[in-house]
Amino acid sequence: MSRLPLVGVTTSVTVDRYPERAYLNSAYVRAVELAGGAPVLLPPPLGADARDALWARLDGLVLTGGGDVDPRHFGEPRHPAVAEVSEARDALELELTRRALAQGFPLLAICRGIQVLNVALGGSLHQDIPSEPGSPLAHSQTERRHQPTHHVKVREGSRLAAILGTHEVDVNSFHHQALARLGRGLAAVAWAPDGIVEGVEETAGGDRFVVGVQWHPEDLVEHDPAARRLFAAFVTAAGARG
Ligand SMILES: [Mn+2]
Repeated sequence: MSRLPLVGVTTSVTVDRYPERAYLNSAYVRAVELAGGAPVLLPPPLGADARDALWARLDGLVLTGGGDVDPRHFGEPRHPAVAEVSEARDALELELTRRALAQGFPLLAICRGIQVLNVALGGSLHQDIPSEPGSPLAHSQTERRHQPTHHVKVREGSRLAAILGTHEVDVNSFHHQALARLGRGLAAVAWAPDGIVEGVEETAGGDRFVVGVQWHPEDLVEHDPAARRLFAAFVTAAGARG
């Protein structure tokens, strides 16, 4: 290819703090570059004209981790444990997700991202895993970010298993929410030992790259070939849009 694929990477934004700041864990930038892409940060304050101008040039979209999605987007009252809700971020990411899906745009949805993807397709979330009965597994690890802390089984024959090159992965985990009702056209294809959904893909995706994972592969790429393969497959799909 004559140029690096341009990969839009959404960012976090501070909520109720002055001055407002948009920010991103650097690991996303490194993981996209390592896979051969050029990251383009998409902060929530971005206006509609700038957003559209960037979108016209992008080849793929990474939805990143961060605060909680406002439960009003799936029609539920807010649980007291819901935190760091940004109206601007929800609006930008839901809009870009719908565009990506409508246009067959390569989409890699990570942590909060898999939740945004699910909600954009009409799905819902468990708003606070520790408040749900019968969930003994810790999904909000205190270990360092590159340290895997729980196991994930990936459905054999799934697109995600083919991309990862395995159907058993050990992952890091930094989420207190999880997918509940699945969005239209999404299939759960990976699960933690407690049944929490850890991966999704499109039920009838064809050649489209639409993959969501609840863990943080961007923090694992140095040590985990499966995490590297996930970013590589995504950036290759972005590059193939040409
Ligand atoms: Mn987890």
